[in-house]
Amino acid sequence: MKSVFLSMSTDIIHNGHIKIISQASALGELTIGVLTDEAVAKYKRYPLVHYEERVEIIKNISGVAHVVRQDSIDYEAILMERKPDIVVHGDDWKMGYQAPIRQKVIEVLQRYGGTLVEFPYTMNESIAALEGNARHILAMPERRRKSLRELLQLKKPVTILEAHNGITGLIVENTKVERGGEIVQFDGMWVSSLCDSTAKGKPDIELVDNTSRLNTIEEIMEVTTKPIILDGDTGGLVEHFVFFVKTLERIGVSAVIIEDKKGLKKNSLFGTEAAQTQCSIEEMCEKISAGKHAQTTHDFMIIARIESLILEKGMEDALLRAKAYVQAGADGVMIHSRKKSPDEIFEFCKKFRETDENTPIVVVPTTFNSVTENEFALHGISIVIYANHLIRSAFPAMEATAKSILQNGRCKEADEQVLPIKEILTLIPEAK
Ligand code: SPV
Ligand code: MG
Repeated sequence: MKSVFLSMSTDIIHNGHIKIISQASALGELTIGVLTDEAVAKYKRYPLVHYEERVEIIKNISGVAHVVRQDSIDYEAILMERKPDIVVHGDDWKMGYQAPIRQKVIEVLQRYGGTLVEFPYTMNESIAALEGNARHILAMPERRRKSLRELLQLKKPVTILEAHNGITGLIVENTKVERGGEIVQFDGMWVSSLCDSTAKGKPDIELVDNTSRLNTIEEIMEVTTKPIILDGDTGGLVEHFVFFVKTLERIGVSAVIIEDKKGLKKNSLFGTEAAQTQCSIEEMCEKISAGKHAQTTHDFMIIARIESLILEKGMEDALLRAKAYVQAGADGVMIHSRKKSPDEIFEFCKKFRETDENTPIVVVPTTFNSVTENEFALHGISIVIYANHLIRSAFPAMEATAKSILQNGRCKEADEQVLPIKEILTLIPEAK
């Protein structure tokens, strides 16, 4: 009897799965590798049914002889351990983001003489609708709001990219690449004050009001499912902040980050070049505590952003504030720096972790950009926010196109650097 291996990540069992299980079990003794929640969230989307339940369901499907835990979409480890004679998969992975994973499986099988058997992938309207429904559920405020806390339990670091409208939201939602044998994607969106303001042609000085910020969030929410972290600037007056927290919580935002500044806020990356005032510890604690009391659920997070290093107030001040903010109820701290070297960030993390093992630390590595996500995780950092990269990449591309049209007195040359008409027409499908 041959040994057969089939990996499954699904949280919605449909006739296509039953069919491939029966086809696979006809080839020999079938073992199903059930991907963990972390692995599924990493390469696909947050699973609606958790690992233990998925194992129970799959165990009880006829034709399944064994169920084993699979920790990664990279099959190498599990295949080298089990060396099944046959690996079965649907033929959908020949194309698209799973193609490199398939290639690696073929290579690993060649190493020990295993075979890959691919069956035609079952896709029809009702199956597509099931996945559509799952995404719809993830986009509901109740579900989306808590997804940041859930991700924090599953993976380190959680990676977040800036989005400032529907199209950038879609890029954060859908972009996937293969990296080191795994499929990686961003975990959520940062609605940056800098980028939301810049997209509207306004400076980053809390000029774009909350109603407008909410419109941006709504636009992103309409077309995505991933958690949203809002850059809440200073949070404004305590009396206003409590109302804003309730609104954000109700619409399904997962977290707001507020910074310990007062008066006219300028972007942190100006550092001490711009006149900026840090508020007192007491003022910030009062705001955090009022915000925490205002929220109704446990899901929503208020993260306190410490500007001491930006404003050159020193490490001791940063640490003192971090502790005070956590005591006041902050669900996380963001430590910001505009140094090229990550040393002061790492020093902060080390000292903060000496007395606080759990509170999530957030960083925005715009300047200390050589540090990898794995290194951040090793320093106890839970969330990495790439805060401005989509708008910074769009601006030079758009300006170059505008210049090309002007320089040539026609748009033929610009065509080489823009999306073909056929692709822009079908970029956003009509039906979901
Ligand atoms: C933003 O993205 O607006 C931020 C991060 O607040 S930073 O620009 O680095 O201050
Ligand atoms: Mg900002």
